[in-house]
This record gives sequence, C-alpha cells and structure tokens, in this order.
Amino acid sequence: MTASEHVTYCRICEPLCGMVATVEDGRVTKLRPDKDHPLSRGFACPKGIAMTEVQNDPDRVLHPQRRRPDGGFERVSWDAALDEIGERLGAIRREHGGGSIGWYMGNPGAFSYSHPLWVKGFVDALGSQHYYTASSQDVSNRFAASSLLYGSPFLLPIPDLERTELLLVVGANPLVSHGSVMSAPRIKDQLNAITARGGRVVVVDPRRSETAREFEHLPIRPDSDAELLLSILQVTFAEELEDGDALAAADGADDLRELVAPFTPDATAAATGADPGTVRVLARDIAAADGAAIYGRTGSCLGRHGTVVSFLLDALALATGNLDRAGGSMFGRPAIPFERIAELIGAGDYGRRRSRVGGFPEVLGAMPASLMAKEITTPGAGRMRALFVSAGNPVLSVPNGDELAAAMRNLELSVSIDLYMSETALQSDFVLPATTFLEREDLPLPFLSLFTKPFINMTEAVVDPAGEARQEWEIIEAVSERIGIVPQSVKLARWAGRAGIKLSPRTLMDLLLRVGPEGDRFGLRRGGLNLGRLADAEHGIVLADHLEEGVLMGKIRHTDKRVRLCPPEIADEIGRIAGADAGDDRYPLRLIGLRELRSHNSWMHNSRKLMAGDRAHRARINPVDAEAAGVADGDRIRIESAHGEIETEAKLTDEVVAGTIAVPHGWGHRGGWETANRAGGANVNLLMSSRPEDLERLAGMAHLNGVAVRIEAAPRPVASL
Ligand SMILES: Nc1nc2c(c(=O)[nH]1)N[C@H]1C(S)=C(S)[C@@H](COP(=O)(O)OP(=O)(O)OC[C@H]3O[C@@H](n4cnc5c(=O)[nH]c(N)nc54)[C@H](O)[C@@H]3O)O[C@H]1N2
Ligand SMILES: Nc1nc2c(c(=O)[nH]1)N[C@H]1C(S)=C(S)[C@@H](COP(=O)(O)OP(=O)(O)OC[C@H]3O[C@@H](n4cnc5c(=O)[nH]c(N)nc54)[C@H](O)[C@@H]3O)O[C@H]1N2
Ligand code: SF4
Ligand SMILES: [Mo]
Repeated sequence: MTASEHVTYCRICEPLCGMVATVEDGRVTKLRPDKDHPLSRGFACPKGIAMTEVQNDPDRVLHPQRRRPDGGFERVSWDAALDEIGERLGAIRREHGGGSIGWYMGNPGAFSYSHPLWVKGFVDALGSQHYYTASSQDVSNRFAASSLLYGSPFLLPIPDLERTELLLVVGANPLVSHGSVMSAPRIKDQLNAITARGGRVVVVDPRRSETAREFEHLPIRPDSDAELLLSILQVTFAEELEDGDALAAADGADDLRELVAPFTPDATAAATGADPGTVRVLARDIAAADGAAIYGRTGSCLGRHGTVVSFLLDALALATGNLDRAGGSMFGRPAIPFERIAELIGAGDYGRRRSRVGGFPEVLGAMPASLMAKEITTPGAGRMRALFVSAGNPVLSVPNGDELAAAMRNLELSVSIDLYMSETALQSDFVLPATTFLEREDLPLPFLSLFTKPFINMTEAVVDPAGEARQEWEIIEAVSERIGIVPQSVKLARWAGRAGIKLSPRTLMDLLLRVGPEGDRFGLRRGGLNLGRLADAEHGIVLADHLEEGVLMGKIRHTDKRVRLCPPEIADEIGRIAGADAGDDRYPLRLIGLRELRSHNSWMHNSRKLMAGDRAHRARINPVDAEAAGVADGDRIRIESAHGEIETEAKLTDEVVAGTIAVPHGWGHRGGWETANRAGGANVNLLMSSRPEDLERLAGMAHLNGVAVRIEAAPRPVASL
C-alpha cells in the first residue's frame, strides 16, 4: 500500500481552513487540519473532517444517469448523455432561442475558481437571462446595497477583527457558521481575542445563539433589524455623535439624517422589542469606540428589507467614522481583483436587466431563484424550457420547492450536475457526476477580497476523480461544443474560442494573477506572484498583516467618487417600513432559521459521523408559546403559514424569545442518500412564499426569516402495519 499526504484546503465554508489529506492507493482515507496553515493553524470543524465520508460515499453518483420513462434512472456513457443533451438543447435553441435555456448554480459552486466563470460564460454565450444562483436566498441584498452605496456590488465591508474595539453582529452566528462574507479562520479565537483585549462583541439575534451566549446578547424581534439600525442612526444624529468629516465627504448625508429622524428608539420599540435606553447606549458606545465594526449576515438578510439592512449597516459605519478605517468595517485586498473580472464579464451588473416574471433587477447578472418555477410555467417569449442545475439543491433551498419540483417536470430538458441524487437531481432528465473539491485544483477566487487578513493560496487536486466524475467547466465545454457555442462571457474570448484558441481555467488564473497587484508582470516584477510560485507555497501566502485603510475612494465606481447615503431606492423602501406589518392573528408566531454545527445546508446529512447521536430536525419553541399551543418537548407539531405546512419535532427552549420559532433548513430528504433520508424532518421552505409580491424588492431576495406561522400538536402518525 502506498500512502502519501497532500496539503490542500477545505471548500465547504468560507474560512477555507487548511487541510492535509492522506491518500492511500488513490483514495482519500483521512483529512486532518493543517497545522502549518498560517491562518487556520490546525483548526478544522467536524464537517471538514467528515468530507472524507462524502468523498468515499457509496451513495455518490459516479456515472452519468438518464431518466427512464418509468421515472427510474439508468447508467449511460458520457458520450450518450452529452450527445442527447446536445441534440435536445440544440432543438430547443433553434425553436425558442438561447433565451429559453437556464442555469441555477448553488452554493458550493462559489468555492470553485472555474465553475462560476464557465456557467456565466455558457448563459452569456446563449444570450439568456435565466441565470440563477443561491445568492437570492443568501446575499444578493448585500451586493445590491453596495451597488447603491458605492456603484460597485463588490465593495463588501469586512470587520477588522484584529483591531476592532466593538464588533456589532447583526443576525449572524459565526461560532456555528464560521463566518460568512468574511473569510476568517479560527473565528471563535478571533472573537475571544476582542474581549480579551478589553473590547466587546454585541450580538443582535432573536435567539440566544451560540455566539450570543458567549458574548453580549441584544435580543430582537425577527425581521426588525432595519428598524433597530434606523434607531441607532437616529440617536447618532440626534445626539451629534456623528463623524462630520466622513459625512461631508459622502453624498446625501442631510437627506439620510432627515429620513431616519422619525425612527426614535421609542418609536421602533414595539417593532424591535428592544428597550429604547439600551439602543441609545449602544449608539453612544459605537460612536465612542476606537474602531467599531458593523457586521450583518443571513439573519438580517432574509427578511422583508434585506437591502435596506445591508445599506444601513454601512451607513452606520460611515456616519460614526468607522468605514474604511482600522478597527472598523474595511475593504479587502485581493491578489486577483475579482471585481475587475466580474465587471468584464457583466457579472457586476445591478438592475441592467429585469426578470421576465415580477420585473426584479438582476444582481451580479442573476435573477431571483424563487421565481424559477414561474419562469418555467408562465407562457410567453423567453419562457424557460431547459434548466441546468449545478452544485445546488433548489428543491430544498428555495421557497416552495414542491412548486419547483412540479415545474421541472414540465421542462423539455433538465440536467443536474451533482455529487448525489439530490431532491433536485431526482427531478432531472440527466444527472451528471461532478468531482468533489478534493478532485480539482483550485484557488479561492471570490473570497480573496473577503479575507480579514489578506491571503492567497492554491491547491492541486488531491486525487483523481472517482468513477467517471468530471469538473463542471469540462462538462460545460463538452455541452457547448455540441451546440456550437464557446462558453465565455467576454466576446473576444468567444471569438478566440471559435478560432480554436481555448482558455483553460488554469491559464486564465495564471494570467490574472500575474497582471494583478501582487503579480510578477511576466517577469517584470521580481518576486511577484504567478501560479507556479503560488503552488510552491503550499500552505498559502499572507500578503499583509492588516487590511489597508483609506482605500474606498479609489474603488468607488460612482463618477463623483462619493458614497451615496440616500439613493431614492433606499428612501422608498424605508418609507414602506414606516407603515408596515399590520400582523395577522391567524399566524401569531414569527419563524426564523438557524444553522447547526454538523449540517451544511442540505448536503451533509448523509455522513454517518455527522448524523451520529441524537440528531433530528427540531423546531425551537419558547415554552410560553408551546404551552399556549398545548405542545410538549419532543412532540410532533404542525407548523402552518399562509403558504404551506410541515410537520416536525418540537424542542422547547427559552433560547428563542417568546413569539419566535426557529427551524433549520435543508432537511426533509427524499433523494438517493440513504442516511439523509432516514434522518426525517421536513423542508422548512415549504412554508415560504415564491410569489413575486412577497420577495424583497431591491434584490429579489426570498423572505425566509420572520415569516408568520402558527403551530399545533400534530396527530401521532399511525403505526404502519
Ligand atoms: N455549520 C454550518 N455552517 C455554515 C452553513 C451551514 O449550513 N452549517 N452554511 C454556510 C452558508 S451557505 C452561509 S450563507 C453562512 C451563514 O452564516 P450566518 O449568517 O452566520 O448563519 P447562521 O448561523 O444561520 O446565523 C444567522 C443568525 O441569525 C439569527 N436570526 C434569524 N432571524 C433573524 C432576524 O430577523 N434578525 C436577526 N438579527 N437575527 C436573526 C439566527 O437566530 C442565527 O443565529 O453559514 C455558512 N456556514
Ligand atoms: N429557510 C432557509 N432557506 C435557506 C437558507 C436559510 O437560512 N433559511 N439559507 C440559504 C443559503 S445561505 C444558501 S447558500 C442556500 C443553499 O442552497 P443550494 O446551493 O441550492 O443547496 P445546497 O444545500 O447547498 O446544495 C448543494 C448541492 O451541491 C452538491 N455539491 C457539493 N459539492 C459540489 C461540487 O463541488 N460540485 C457539484 N456539482 N455539486 C456539489 C451537493 O451534493 C448538493 O446537492 O440555501 C438557502 N436556503
Ligand atoms: S470551518 Fe469546517 S467546513 Fe468550514 S472551511 Fe473550516 S473545516 Fe471546512
Ligand atoms: Mo449561503
């Protein structure tokens, strides 16, 4: 037996922890944390370690599968699959145009350097606007807010963890999620270091989350973060705590001041549930801190006003002199300027095009995934007739997955590219086997600007693809070839492709790295980076001790180089908040989500290690609400919203504030994964609305947090005979 060790990195979530893989006879037999990774320094979480099981999972799809007329699947050769896909796709394109062909790329896609570029290239070459990603359930509002503030969706402030005195966390649970829209390995240590040096971490959350428990908790009613932030800003202005110079350099400060004026802490207390005195003190503390970082994530993104919330986080940072300064909310220092690439390929667009259904603005070139079902079923020009899904499981991750599953069966062609026969793959005509991240070379392209300590690394594939698995970009090339397109977004590259000059992801990255700020400029700059040199530094390269301050001005894309503090879109939305939420007596509770340490969205429930012990899908309910509904701990309950109902198990806990119920997403499996199917539970997104009028207006975000529901004891299931 030959065993070897390979340094690589985990690509399940955003810290991208360093890993060492043991390979025996061509198989990964073990993953352990890399002690020599300069940032993660020997840390990895249980999911990262459990990736060995996913890698070797007997339930993995390792060969192309084609749906049989009876609904089952049969193994076919790659050539047979690609030829048939090509033929059917070609026919659809001829009859209905390239604009009838769509693609949904899920979350793991963002962790590959090649996959997103080739998907975007494919839809652009077809001239289709049916491009969807997991972002409209996750982070589109952040990009939209940055577009409005800075004229660029990619200017994403990240907290300067190492120097901040006060970190305000609004709707994130980094002790479990390990941080998002920031790449910061060992996040728990980093947060503890803040308090160890006398600073504070304040966590705004309707649930006493793992992070809230460890630090200071400010409980809040679900989906009232906009009101809370408006009040903090109101106090900042009313008590003249603001940074006058910072505001003078921006555009619209006076309008913002006027806009927030009615939102006194007393006026918003009913909505937020926060004590007005506490809000005032918090505003003063933020203004007084020598470096306060204002950070928000999915908890505050997935309500009805996500774009406003993201906008206000930055507006507050700016108004208190904490934007683009040490210890505050800062901007990244990527060795490959992703934003330039994205602009080049038209992924930097906000609102240039509107969705056919609902008229929502595109964000990073993508439309709201919640609308996919209606884009398939709504007749008319541009109707979606073919759909590719790669690294995504929208049947579980978007609102009303049953509607999507049913709509998918109306497609003329559907193809899933996945590791598993997921709930979404099961609805497809073809399922094509993808490589895991251990089977591909990579570098963390979109995360380079999110490292709180500037960093870059790359990895080679650790093992050859299992079975017949292929990388997504290779599959896209093969499909494209059959329908005679070149899957590139840039016209020049398409033209070159037609002349036979094909660009591989590796060549492209080498090129971008070499012309980037750290690059070797093809030998003109000694000691500069190229892909080879990066590969030699197997644990990665720390590019600087800290992020740089005062960089924003140079990056703003508005022509006047000023931050816009009162764009009309935001003023409009804030106007709508003022009169919002009459409530509905039939649905007295507010449902929110949560993440668990040993789940990862919908795709790690097949690991026996992660599912060991007392794991089950459970709704966290405050004892007061449980009693009112006649529900005891461990009971089965029915949760009902205006849009659907599910059944799951109740867990009574006062960690959720009364009136709130917290239910994890990504459960309720019925795919080709045995362990996951056995885990039971329900798909919480069956309670969510996919109606255009229920989506957040500025970014088309799904409304997944703060959804009105009611609960009741479910009748016991009848024992099967
Ligand atoms: N273990 C694990 N880690 C993950 C993932 C996973 O599934 N499992 N998923 C990864 C992905 S894709 C992402 S995007 C990131 C997300 O990273 P985070 O945003 O940190 O995700 P969560 O852990 O869900 O934390 C959200 C918090 O918001 C709170 N919350 C809910 N509603 C509201 C509200 O209305 N207002 C406020 N203020 N808070 C609210 C919830 O109680 C919860 O504590 O995590 C990543 N990391
Ligand atoms: N109610 C509620 N719903 C939510 C959320 C919430 O907080 N609450 N969070 C949302 C968020 S933040 C996100 S990011 C989305 C996630 O939504 P999706 O991205 O649609 O779904 P995932 O569950 O991440 O499924 C990923 C799929 O990719 C496959 N996969 C894993 N690695 C690879 C790979 O390298 N290549 C390929 N081709 N396939 C791979 C997995 O087997 C799995 O089937 O869910 C969203 N849904
Ligand atoms: S926190 Fe866990 S899952 Fe995320 S990158 Fe690190 S090891 Fe992987
Ligand atoms: Mo996400």
